[in-house]
Amino acid sequence: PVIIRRSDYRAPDWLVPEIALDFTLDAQSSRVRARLSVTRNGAHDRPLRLDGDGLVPREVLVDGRALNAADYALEDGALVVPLTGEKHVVETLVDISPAANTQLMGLYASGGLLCTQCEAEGFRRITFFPDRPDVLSRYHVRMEADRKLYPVLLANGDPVGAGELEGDRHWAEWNDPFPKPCYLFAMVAGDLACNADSFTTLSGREVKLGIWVKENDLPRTGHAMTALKHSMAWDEKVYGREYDLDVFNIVAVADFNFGAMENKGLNIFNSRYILADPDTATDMDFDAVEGVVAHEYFHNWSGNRVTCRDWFQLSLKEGFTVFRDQSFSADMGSPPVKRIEDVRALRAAQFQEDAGPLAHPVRPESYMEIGNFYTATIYNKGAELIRMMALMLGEKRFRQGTDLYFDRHDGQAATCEDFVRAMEDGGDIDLRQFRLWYEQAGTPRVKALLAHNHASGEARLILRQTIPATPGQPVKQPMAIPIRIALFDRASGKHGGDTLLTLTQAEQEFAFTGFDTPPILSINRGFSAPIIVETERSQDELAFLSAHDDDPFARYEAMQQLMVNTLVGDVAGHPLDDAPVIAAIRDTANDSALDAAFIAEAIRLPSESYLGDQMAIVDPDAIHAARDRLQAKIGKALEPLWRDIHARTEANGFSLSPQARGARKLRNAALAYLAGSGAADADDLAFDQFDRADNMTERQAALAVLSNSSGEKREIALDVFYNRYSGDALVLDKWFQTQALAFHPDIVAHVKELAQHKSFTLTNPNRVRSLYGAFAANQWAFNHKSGEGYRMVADLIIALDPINPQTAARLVPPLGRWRRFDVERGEMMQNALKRILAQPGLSKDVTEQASKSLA
Ligand code: BAL
Ligand code: ZN
Repeated sequence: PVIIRRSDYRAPDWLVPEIALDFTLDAQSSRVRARLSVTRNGAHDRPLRLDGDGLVPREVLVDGRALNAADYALEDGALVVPLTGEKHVVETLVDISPAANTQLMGLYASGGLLCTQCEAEGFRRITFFPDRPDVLSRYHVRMEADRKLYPVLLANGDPVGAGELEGDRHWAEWNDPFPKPCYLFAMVAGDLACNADSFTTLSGREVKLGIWVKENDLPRTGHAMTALKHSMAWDEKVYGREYDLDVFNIVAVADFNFGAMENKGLNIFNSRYILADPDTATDMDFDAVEGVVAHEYFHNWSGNRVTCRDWFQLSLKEGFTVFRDQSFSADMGSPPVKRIEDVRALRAAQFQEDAGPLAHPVRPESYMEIGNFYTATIYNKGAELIRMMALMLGEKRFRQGTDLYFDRHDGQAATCEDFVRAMEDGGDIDLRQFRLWYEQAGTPRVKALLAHNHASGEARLILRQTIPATPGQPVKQPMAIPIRIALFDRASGKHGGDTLLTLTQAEQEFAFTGFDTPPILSINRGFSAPIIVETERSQDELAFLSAHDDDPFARYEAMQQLMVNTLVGDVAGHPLDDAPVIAAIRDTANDSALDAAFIAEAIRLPSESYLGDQMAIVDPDAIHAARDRLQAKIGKALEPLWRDIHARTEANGFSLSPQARGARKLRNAALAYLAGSGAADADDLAFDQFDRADNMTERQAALAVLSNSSGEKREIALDVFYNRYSGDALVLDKWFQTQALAFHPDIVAHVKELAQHKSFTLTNPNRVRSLYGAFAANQWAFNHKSGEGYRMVADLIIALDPINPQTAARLVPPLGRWRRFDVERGEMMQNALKRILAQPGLSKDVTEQASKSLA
């Protein structure tokens, strides 16, 4: 496959200021007529090249004159038309089949709907067009379809006309006044019901809001609508950004590769990020709906009004928009808990990516298939880069920077460099060294050593940074790393102030005075930089911070580090005393000044995969056993506390208030410790919670506990759950996912059986992810020493690739972690990758991921 390089960027040869699209829609065969006004960009004699993927031109016209096949060429699917003048009108006609489109890119059929997904390169599967984000056009769209099958016809922008036609057909026209790249094009036709509402913008304009779903799903759209209105108000208040069209529509579809898509004025969502009610969605699902609705809405400015020049700049819109949605969700709920959740997700996905063969910079240098670059690095590490700039600038200057960015680049296709320059110019800061964060892959490690001089009362903090080698980047330069610290006095439990240090050199020393006794270091408070910090803090010092740190993230982190040290010690065969961990958990759980959601986070054991990340070679069985042992000890030692928490957090009626949600989170944590303790009645308690719960948060957590059990209640609960929700795809996903994430001795056999289950299908990405994505994330199960886990995932990738290569490619990275495991496992993983690569006709998506994973 061809490698695309950032350094090869060249401005487009031809621009397309206007496009008129005319669709005659039908699931089996839809006709697409496109009329492009094209203008030559600069002095050159190159032909017009319109990208196409799987398209056959039925007609090609230039300025109204039909061309013969000899007058144009087809090269790699693209239509190449020689043109003589500076401006022309080029028309093409193609037929495409939405029903046959299992890739879910372009125009496809999903559950009776016809819908589109164009980012990154799906538009070329609909019509011939320069499919690159720096070609911005005004779109006029006409749709014609059967009135009964497709009574609702939606596209970007504002509706400008509709009418009836003979033969029970109808039409609608939409016009989008804002020039946009074709990846933001969208169109939906179907039998949909609407949750209609409105929002009045800051300047007093009324915007009609619509969330379109299948009629039955309408009662589950309220939370998404509330989230949308909150997002619109928040973006006005925090960033001064107002919505710009008269309508804003969202459509939920069941089959979707992404979580959602920010098409201008017509967001299309994976239904899992729209539909929520207490019976079918967990509190985490409610949060995810709120966060994704906000994310897609915020793209209207960070992505649509200012878009990307090329796909190497993807983080320009994604990193910034993730930062914006994270900040919004923090403001809507608990900032500390949100930060803990975001960091946990970053470490689980991005740190692993950064440490493996698929590591790439936030602004990559090359790719084969851009679909493989919608990664945790582009999104989550990208968001951390924006967060660091916001921290260094402070609220006011950061806002000056973003104001300048939006003003300067409105209507343009911009670069990451443009964003950084706007921060410098608007916020008055020098970010020359900071730019390395965009260029260098790999998670920086910072070693912190604190020395104290009794005589002078001076504390000296020595920070040393190293950035590991990553593919194509053997040597790194020191970065500018903003690190928030505080030095605690042991006697008073207080510190003299939070300090922001900026580490700019490989090694740097910072001096602090006024300490009669050695202070205790609280570092990377709030997770101020996306780095791995290595300290030499004792278990006693970590226990002190677990009790006293006033930065909630640092307090959580101290608890986690206490547990990590204990667990890693156990795996390595030199166990530490468990007592400090048990005491810290007890004291935290009993601390009435803390809210329940924070307690639930703080007392949670680190995941097996996070523990694996702390080791040179991952031993999944030893990690699993050590974690089980510690969970059992904590469970037993504090059994009365868990029983008490579990009993007192039972709610009298459902509420989505922060208190009620916190109580559910803590209740589920208590149940998990009780189950871990081996208490004789643990399964009964779990089954009782499962049976009586009036919400999915408690029901699914109880099902998860029972899924780990070998008792008779396991099968009963799984059957009850399946039968109750067999008609609800999103809840059935949970049924598959819960079993795939379980810690059951027969887990591998269970997953194998589930793959043959009548409700399992390869054509729905959510279902594939719920079984195989979850299984591959279950470190202990996936890395079973038989190699069965690797074989199963490789078989799945091979079977899925011809159907949906994008979703198949997303399952490759777990196999690429072979260097992190013992030789036997490593060989089996490499063999699985080689077997995938040996498949004839393998997609570019999977080829790129598998070949890079083996390198
Ligand atoms: N742009 C693809 C989906 C999202 O990040 O919003
Ligand atoms: Zn996004």
